[in-house]
Parts: sequence; structure tokens; C-alpha cells
Amino acid sequence: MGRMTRRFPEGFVWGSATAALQIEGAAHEDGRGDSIWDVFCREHPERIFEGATPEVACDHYHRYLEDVELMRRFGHNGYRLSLSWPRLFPNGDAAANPKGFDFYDRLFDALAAAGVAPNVTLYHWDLPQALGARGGWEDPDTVERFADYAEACFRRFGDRVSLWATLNEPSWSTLHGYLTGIHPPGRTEPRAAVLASWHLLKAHARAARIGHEVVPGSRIGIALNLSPIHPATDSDADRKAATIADGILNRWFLEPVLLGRLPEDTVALYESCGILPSMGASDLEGGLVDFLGVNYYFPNHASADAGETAFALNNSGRKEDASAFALAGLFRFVRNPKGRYTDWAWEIDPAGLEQLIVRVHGLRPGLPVYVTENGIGLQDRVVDGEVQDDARILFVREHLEAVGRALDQGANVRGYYMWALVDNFSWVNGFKKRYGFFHVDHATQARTPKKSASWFRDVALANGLTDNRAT
Ligand code: BGP
Repeated sequence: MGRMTRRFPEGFVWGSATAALQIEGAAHEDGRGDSIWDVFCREHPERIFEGATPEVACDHYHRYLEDVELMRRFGHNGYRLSLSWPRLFPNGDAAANPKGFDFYDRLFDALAAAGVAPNVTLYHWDLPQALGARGGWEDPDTVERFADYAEACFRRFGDRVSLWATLNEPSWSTLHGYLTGIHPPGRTEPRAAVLASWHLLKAHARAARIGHEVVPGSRIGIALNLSPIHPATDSDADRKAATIADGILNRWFLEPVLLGRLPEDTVALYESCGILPSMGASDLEGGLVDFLGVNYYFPNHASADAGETAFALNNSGRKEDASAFALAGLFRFVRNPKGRYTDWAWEIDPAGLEQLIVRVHGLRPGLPVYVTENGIGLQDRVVDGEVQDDARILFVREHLEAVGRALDQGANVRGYYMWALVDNFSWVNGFKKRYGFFHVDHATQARTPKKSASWFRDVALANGLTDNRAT
């Protein structure tokens, strides 16, 4: 086994993460309704790598027992998943779909039998199309519909789920849904983006209040995509650009859920642009989280040299395809000349995870933190029945070491969910970008454990890292 180099706290959660739309498939089965993503992929195949769709995904709806068995065999004691809103409420209104609820009953029972504790996200981007058609997150009524949906889930599953996340990455979903237009509903309107993000924050607070009422003792959090934003140079202008970007992308979401308030500088910025939504004094009430889910992939480097607004996401995995993110007059993200990058141009920087966790600890000392997503997209292949994903082992090891350093500084990290359990539908990247511990052959749905799955099993069972590097 090797000598233990890092022991994790007792009870640490070792698992992986998925989202309903990315793995379930069975898009038209047992009464499920369309989500905005189903429709977007059907209507805009040119926007998704190779025109992929989530119709079948990993067929988890039918293969969930096999997937739970993989978790058990490979030492997972936790699993982060999301519920499909359009499977439970196909039209986004009050009419529930009993077969959808039955599916999650079966899944939770299987997880319990396998000794795997669920961490459940209510909303991971699959808004019912019926609500999308009426204005989606720009419409205040969507907040009401979300509150009803959340209440139904708390009531039905609250006896078996004790960790809940209201939303997954509201920053990423509003940014790409309403500003860059890369995700559905494909809007490119700053006012819409700020309004949608505000409604998501309200929806979070509403659901948290309801959950605490309906299931006393439940622990309710949120999963935020956080990214340290460094100034590209030491200049005052770049420092200011980094602060602005940090306000828009991180603090706008982080401060309400950790401190119950919005960041003043970002409020002032939106006000000066005339895009600040009208807000009620009690809208954020009840939204303080019991734990924070940190989703971390890469840091950013901000330059003040931002003449034009520009957005592009590398969704091909070809190194030469650039990404771009710039808001005219505010900031532009630039490549780190010293950085290590994945094929999809995401910088690999484990220290960023340590910095983020320590930052959260500084804002809410001792708050339980779970790394709810962290992983690397690779072009994994099965060769002679094996997948040698040494790059993933190195990535996860380095990030777990970063978690260890955050623990040394007093942060209360309680678990790590690697993204992802299985290779899945990677949104606009289709199926080429593989993240799983388990390789999925999308023609046959065969699951093959990658080398990283066995490596992670040893880490989980030892509850720590050893100097046996396995790579
Ligand atoms: C996060 C999402 C996940 C997941 C991951 C990897 O933003 O919450 O659903 O997909 O990123 O991103 P991608 O699949 O776009 O590479």
C-alpha cells in the first residue's frame, strides 16, 4: 500500500458526481418531459460537438443498479447526483409524474443498500422546457415553480437524503445561458444575465427555507463554480480588472450564501449600467448555507486590455481551438504563459483549490465544505480492456494534496466528489470529453473501470494518500 503521506479526517466522503441530464437518458420514457437542453440540442446540433444529444446519455435510468454496484465495489461512500426536474414535473407545473418519483425511490434505496450516502442537487441546468418557453429564469414565476418542486422533493426524499444542494453553478449557467449564449436559452443580454442570476439566488434562498422547515435537521447548501482570478500582471489596471471579474463571477454568488449580502462593488457596477434588478429586502433571507459545495476546475487571469466583448469555448478538444472571455471595458481572461493546460484549454492549477477553500474558511470559519466537483476531461481509450488514465490520477492526487493543505489551515473539508462517476454527455462538448472513473462505450453502454478508479478505491479505503504514486 505504501506509506501514508496524508490522512483525511474521519468520516471523510469519497465519491464522484454526476448530473441527471448528463447520464440518465430515457428522455421520453415513463412520462419525462423535455428540458431546455433536450430542445436546444435538437434544434441546434451545430452548437454541440458532433451534434450529440442527451437522449440516451449513459442509459443510467436503466443501468442505475450496475452503476451503484460500481460505486460500492470501488470504495465510494458518497455520491453526488441531481434530480431531473422534468422527470418529476414534466411541464414544470403542479402535475407530478409518479413514475419519476418511483425511479429516485429505487435509486436511493439501492444507494442505501450499498452504503453510499447521496448528496442531491435539485437543479443542474435541466429546466423544464415549458418553463423555458415562458421566459425561464428571467421570469419571476420560475422561482415559485422551483420552490414547489423543491418542496415536493424534500417531502418525498428527505427521509433518505440529508445533504442537499439547491443549485449547481448558477454563475456558469447564467453566464452561458444569458450572456455568452453558448448554453440554452442562448441569450446574449447582460440585463437578462443579471436578472436570471438574481432569480436563481432568490430560488436558492426560498428552497433553503422550505427544506429546513419540511425536513428539520437537513443540511442545505449550494454547489458553486469558483475560480481564483489573478491579475495578469502587477499593474493597477489588471488588479482592478481581476477584482471586477471576481465580483461578477465569484462574489455575486458566494457572498449571498455565505454572508447574506451582495458584494457592494458589483451592485454598484450593475447599477451604473442600469441593469440592477429590483430587489426585495427579504429576498435572500434563509439562504445562508449549512455547507458549501465547491466545484473547481481552473483559475483565470484577468487583463484590463478588453476592447471588445468576446466569447468562445473550446468544445472540440483540439489544442489549437482557443477559448475567449472578455467584457468590453471591464476585463479579458488571458492564457497563463506558465500554465499547464488540458486539451480543452482549461488550466490545471491544484493550488487554486486550496486558495478557494481557505477563502471560504476565511469568510465563514469552520463551515463544512465539500468539493462537489473536480476532475479532468481526457480523450480516454480502452486498450486491451484497460484505460491507462495516468493524467487523471495525477490530477486528482494533486488536488487532494491541495485539499490537505487547506485542512492544515483549519478549513473544514468533509468530502471530495470527483467529476465524474462515468463518462457522460459533456454539454456542448458532446461525448468526446471524458471525465469518468468508468469508461462508457456509448455504442454498447459497456462500463470499463479506468486505472484511476482502482487508484481512488485504495485512497478511499485507506482514507488517505500514500507515497505509492501508481503512475
Ligand atoms: C461543470 C458542470 C458539470 C460538468 C463539468 C465539466 O461546470 O457542473 O455538469 O459537465 O463542469 O464541464 P464540461 O462537461 O463542460 O467540460
